[in-house]
Amino acid sequence: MKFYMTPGSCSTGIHILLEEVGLVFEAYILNLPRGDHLKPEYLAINPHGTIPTLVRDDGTALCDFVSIATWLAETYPRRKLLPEDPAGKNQAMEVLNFATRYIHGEGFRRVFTPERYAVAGDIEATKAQGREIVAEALEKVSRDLDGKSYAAGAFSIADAGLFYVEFWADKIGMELPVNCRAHYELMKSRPTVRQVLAEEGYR
Ligand SMILES: N[C@@H](CCC(=O)N[C@@H](CS)C(=O)NCC(=O)O)C(=O)O
Repeated sequence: MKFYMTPGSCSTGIHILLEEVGLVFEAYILNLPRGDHLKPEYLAINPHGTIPTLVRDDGTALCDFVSIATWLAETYPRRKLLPEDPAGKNQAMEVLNFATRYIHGEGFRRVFTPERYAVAGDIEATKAQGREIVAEALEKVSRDLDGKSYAAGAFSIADAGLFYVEFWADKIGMELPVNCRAHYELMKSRPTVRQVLAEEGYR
């Protein structure tokens, strides 16, 4: 399989899941500031021009965090990346979607690429709005994590999604709410997470 990624980006969550499953893959690193993701050869693989992308052994590509994570969980069920009971599975999918689509898609995209959203060119106000969305959303996640170690009981694909938004919040100096901080530290104690962070250049 071919895995298209950028160190320290949302693809880090998929990188963790690939290691959790123990898959052998070729990693292709894209430099986003240089615009590698917008080059015709990459757009031919992923027309959205985003990472992560996973090209499977049959040559077909999955071009979205949630679809890659769900495919991994369903294709390698023995790794138990999703709870088997319907209620647990729903809970995991809810957290995963909230982290990727809302905290990342609505919050961090405003922080990292405010020019895409800024009304009347007000970049700083857009960034501040993004931070506010992230902060409020993480407060909600923290409340939902109360009494739990992982988002849906045992480790699941939801935790990989939650991890990368916690990682970003930490990197931009936001204080993580108490249960998110505990979840973040727990994730960092997993051997796969330590390995991935080291491989991606983080200590
Ligand atoms: N819907 C996509 C979005 C992923 C995404 O926004 N990735 C960022 C990096 S963390 C990206 O590729 N940004 C480049 C761009 O949007 O131009 C997914 O969930 O995989």
